Amino acid sequence: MRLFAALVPPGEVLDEIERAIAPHVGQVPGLRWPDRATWHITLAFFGEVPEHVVPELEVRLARAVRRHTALDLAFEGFGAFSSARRARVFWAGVTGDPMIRLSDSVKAGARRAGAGQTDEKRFHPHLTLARAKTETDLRPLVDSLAGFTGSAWRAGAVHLVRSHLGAQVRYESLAEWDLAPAGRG
Ligand code: 2AM
Repeated sequence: MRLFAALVPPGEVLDEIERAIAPHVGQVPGLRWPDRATWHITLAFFGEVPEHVVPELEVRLARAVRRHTALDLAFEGFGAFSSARRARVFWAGVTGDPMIRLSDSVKAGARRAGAGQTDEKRFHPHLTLARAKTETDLRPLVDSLAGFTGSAWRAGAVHLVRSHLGAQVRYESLAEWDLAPAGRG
């Protein structure tokens, strides 16, 4: 099954993003905007994982997540992969180096479980908001949203998510592990 690990931001900060992009949704030719219910921040993409590997993957991920404290994060800016000029994916950026360490740990745990194919591209924390089938010039969109900073929020848990491909991609949360409590302040 096709699996990935993700953070799910709280509704209030997603409201801020939704308000910021609202004037543009449906207005850019070629861009498809997935339903807000599917929004997430991927920590690690595992690809196809054989069913018999999943229990061990869950044990390793639980262990990796326990070793990290809750993360203080904020959305900041919008951008596109591979670039605003030649975009296939339009996203909101996420601040916070600690997320990179958590992502590395989760990927290492998955490798030990034998969940093989983790994404080796440099990790760039983001929340995908829209996709294009062909490279699209999104510079006007990205420029018009420049300067956006969302409220600070705390990510307290990591989800293991199954992706059901189809006409409409559907995500199913299979497990959720709490990060260790963060210190006060
Ligand atoms: P994206 O948001 O940039 O599209 C489920 O597909 C999640 O895993 C998405 O958030 C997707 O990132 C992420 N992902 C990372 N690498 C992927 C890959 N090689 N193929 C599909 N999804 C990938």
